[in-house]
Amino acid sequence: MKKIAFITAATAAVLAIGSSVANAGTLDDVRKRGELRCIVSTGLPGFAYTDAAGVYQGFDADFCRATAAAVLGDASKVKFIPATGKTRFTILNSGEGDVLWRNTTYTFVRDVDVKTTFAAVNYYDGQGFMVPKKLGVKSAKELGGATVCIQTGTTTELNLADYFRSNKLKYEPVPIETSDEARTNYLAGRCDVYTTDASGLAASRATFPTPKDHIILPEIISKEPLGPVVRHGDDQWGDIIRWVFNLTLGAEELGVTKANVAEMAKGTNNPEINRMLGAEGDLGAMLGLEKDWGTKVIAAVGNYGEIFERHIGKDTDIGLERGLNALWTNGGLQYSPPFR
Ligand SMILES: N[C@@H](CCC(=O)N[C@@H](CS)C(=O)NCC(=O)O)C(=O)O
Repeated sequence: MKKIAFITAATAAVLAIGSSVANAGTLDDVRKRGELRCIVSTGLPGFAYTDAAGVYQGFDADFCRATAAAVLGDASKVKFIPATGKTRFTILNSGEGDVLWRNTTYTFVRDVDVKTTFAAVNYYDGQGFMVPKKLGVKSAKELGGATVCIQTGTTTELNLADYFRSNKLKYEPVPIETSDEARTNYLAGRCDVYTTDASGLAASRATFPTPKDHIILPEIISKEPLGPVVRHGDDQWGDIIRWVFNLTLGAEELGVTKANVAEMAKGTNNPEINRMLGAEGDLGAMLGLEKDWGTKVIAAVGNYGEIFERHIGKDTDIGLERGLNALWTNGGLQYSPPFR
């Protein structure tokens, strides 16, 4: 009996050591491998989807490239690992991916119980509903009895249940795994309603044969702060992800762009820009990165505003306004702490 207890304790100790090793040193692992592994969507236009050549593109895909530029000095050294709503945290926590950049909502349970760290919020969103115009529905309150396409393993699923229960409405869920499946089912009329993050609705609608035949209802029923996620237990890695993101915000605020970063990196009369781009101080070394990590990030993908406008902004098919994602200086929530 004693022996069994001893073996169990020893095994637990080995497992504990094993898991702390697996959780620490992500930066070294990525460097040794020469490749950053980003967990992304299976396919969401504008955010992370494969183009005609099979290459991942989009807002989240570019934040992954920005991270590779900072860490490896080369934005192309990335491997994209597609994940559904259900599989993403297992892939992250098992160590198959280094960071999750995938329309993932920061919640209490995911932070505390799933044991992950949300390093930033790269898109402030909320859940909405889309219906075919021909149904004549004007408000979510009229959706009693509807069939609803819903992605499993998401906050969407939980919010939907809460919303219908509080409004004393019944619905029939049509559970699905991927956005692609959701679009197919919704367009085939197998559900009356598609509900997900409002950005995801806009992205999906842009791919429809006739987008104007579908309307997004006025109700936004939740807060969906979406952002990059890392495993618990590796603060250095969490810091890198957080400050790569902050750098894209700081660059936008201070007017550093893809086009002018090489010039600005030589030195400017703004000390904060100089610290961000490595012309002054040693912020890079504090993160375990090269001096010019910030220059590499902006040279590869541009600042936050440039990334936003290129993939999902008002001049794209997806056509999202900055809204809550405007910089704080323009009335939005995007705000980087100081680079000092
Ligand atoms: N933000 C929600 C929903 C995330 C989600 O899975 N959204 C869908 C629709 S916007 C998506 O990203 N799908 C991509 C895919 O299926 O791979 C969450 O974190 O649970």
